[in-house]
Amino acid sequence: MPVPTRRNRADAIRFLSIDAVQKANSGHPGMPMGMADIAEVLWQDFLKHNPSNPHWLNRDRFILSNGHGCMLQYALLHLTGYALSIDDIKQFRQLHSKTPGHPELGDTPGVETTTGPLGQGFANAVGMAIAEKHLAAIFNRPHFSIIDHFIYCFVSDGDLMEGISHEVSSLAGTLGLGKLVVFYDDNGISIDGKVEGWFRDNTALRFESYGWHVVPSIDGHNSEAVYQAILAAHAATEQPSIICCKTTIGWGSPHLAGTAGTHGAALGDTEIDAVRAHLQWPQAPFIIPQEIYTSWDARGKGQALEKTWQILFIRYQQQYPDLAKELLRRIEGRLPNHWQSASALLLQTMYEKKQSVATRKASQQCLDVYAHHLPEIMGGSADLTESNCTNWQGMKVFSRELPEGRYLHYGVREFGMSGIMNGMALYKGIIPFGGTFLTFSDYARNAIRLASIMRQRVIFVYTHDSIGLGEDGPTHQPVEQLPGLRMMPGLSIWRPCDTVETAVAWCKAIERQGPTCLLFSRQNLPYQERHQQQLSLIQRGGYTLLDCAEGQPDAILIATGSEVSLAIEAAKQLKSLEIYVRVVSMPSTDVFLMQDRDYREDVLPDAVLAKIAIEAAASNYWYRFIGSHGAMIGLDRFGASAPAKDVYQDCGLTVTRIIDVTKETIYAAATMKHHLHAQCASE
Ligand SMILES: Cc1ncc(C[n+]2csc(CCOP(=O)(O)OP(=O)(O)O)c2C)c(N)n1
Repeated sequence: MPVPTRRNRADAIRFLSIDAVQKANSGHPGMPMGMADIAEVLWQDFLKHNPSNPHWLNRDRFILSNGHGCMLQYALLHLTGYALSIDDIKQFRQLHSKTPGHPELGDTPGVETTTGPLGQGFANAVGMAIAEKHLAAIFNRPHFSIIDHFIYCFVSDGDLMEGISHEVSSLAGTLGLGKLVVFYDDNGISIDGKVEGWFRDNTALRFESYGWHVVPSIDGHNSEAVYQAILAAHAATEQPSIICCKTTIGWGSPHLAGTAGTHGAALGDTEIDAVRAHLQWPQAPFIIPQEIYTSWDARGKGQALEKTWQILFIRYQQQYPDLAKELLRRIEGRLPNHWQSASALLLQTMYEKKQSVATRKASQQCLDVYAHHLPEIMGGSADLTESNCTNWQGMKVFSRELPEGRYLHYGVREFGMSGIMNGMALYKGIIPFGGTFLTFSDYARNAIRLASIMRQRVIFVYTHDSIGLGEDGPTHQPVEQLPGLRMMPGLSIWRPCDTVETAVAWCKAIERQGPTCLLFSRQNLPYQERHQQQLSLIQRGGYTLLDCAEGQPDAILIATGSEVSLAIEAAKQLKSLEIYVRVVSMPSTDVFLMQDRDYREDVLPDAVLAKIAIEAAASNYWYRFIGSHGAMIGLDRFGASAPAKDVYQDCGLTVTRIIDVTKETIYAAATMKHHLHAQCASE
């Protein structure tokens, strides 16, 4: 074979994709066939990466937001020399393979993020571009551009139809993220057919209005045009770039090219034979000529690129040893040595100050301390800074002029904010957080889900966590959000009852290798008295806060957040009636459930049948804790617009009701026990 051409290399992507999808009888061949020429130019001539070390710090990032076309990425990774063999390609979409149905972080070397839910890869790319700009501003020094690379992102019609693409590109334009280069696969086709029936945006004008550098309407099958467009994108250093590429979905397929038929189904043996003949590709399935492998192989070039960077980094380490150490600490996700003592001191301070403030205020006090000790903390709010209390003393706002700033005004973009946070966390070196009202977590839910799937350290700050927000009314009062979030695997949730529990919640979120939701109240919450020894139990998720009985209690009240103080008051009044109850504060049910059985049994003994859970949220979740003889005081309706105490009254979340329900539950449990004894005696 003569020296392989660009077409040959692109065809290698096409046939690996066609054949893998055919073998699996599942997948999306059309997009890889259509974007192969663009990918060939980018990966062959521009992408700075090292297949032998997918984690090289200064690599360019490549994000496939239209993740359904993942065979494109697997083919590129395989051909350029990542640890992804032809057998791995043959295992496309099979159980535990390295080539799952959509790109999954951790499954495949070289995959930077999990994509598939359209629009979110785009958001991740924006988050990575923010991270690159910020870390470069913090760590680079004259002649030492330690962090200096591009973030390339492929997007499809579907990505651009999704609302999140508007949220993040509007912000990216405002922030002037010049290292972000997006390729739009303008093939005019989505699953339902020709998009002109439902998507006629002028994408070039749209992105121009966001302040992007736009390369409009190039032929995505013309390598020279793609090449020139990338050069132009690189030259636009103050703006993100979008290159709009006209392509043909399923390019090369004589009968199906340009149709939705190639989008998400195997082409079938007959059509694949026709493609082979049409593109003059004589090789059998999964056979790539050695010359093509050789011309694709990026290992030598990649190692050389990394080596040049390593030499620079060694000199940087010599000249700026502290900075270099700090950069590595942050990239490796290690907290600084003084972290333990700083967080312990904050907890003790909260304990001694005994303040009765809203937990959102307590959260802000935590941020004042934690953001001071942890320069990797970077975050903000979706336009609710004063309400979410997400700003901290001395913070500076991140902007195009001040990229070293750590406060992010995400704007009213809850979903975009969350996808961006995922991108920042994936980049590493940053612990991102973002705030909004709990009820609007629904807007962001699928990004929270991806943070959970990818186990990223992302902190979602949700204030106004119940009907306790009062006057704003049912639209703003969350009901089902808290139990809904608890259903998500891998997500940790804290709803603290006072300043001390808030400090622990933040600390656990920062230390966790995974996402956490912190739920804070708008209204003031009374400080809860505790022994010093109880302090260390908070981190177990649930603990006995008040025990009125010497021995076994008559009942146990379990509460979270703002309802803990109601439970405490009820317990005190019940004691005066000689009814002895225990109050368990349960700020994190998921953390409590991870404790050993003995501890859980100690806090919630099986022998006590009368267990009553109290929480201003939909009630379903608690039945596993209270058992079939327990009772639930929850909220299975929407709230109301009124002062908080009136809404609580209206919804039946009152001390009087807790007392009544507790008495009834104790009585019913005792009657039940009595019947059981009588039954046993008669048998
Ligand atoms: C959020 C989300 N909604 C729906 C889908 C299902 N889906 C996968 S691809 C696609 C649209 C395909 O059109 P396009 O994005 O233009 O991709 P192409 O056909 O060019 O490959 C849809 C609706 C998804 N992956 N993510």
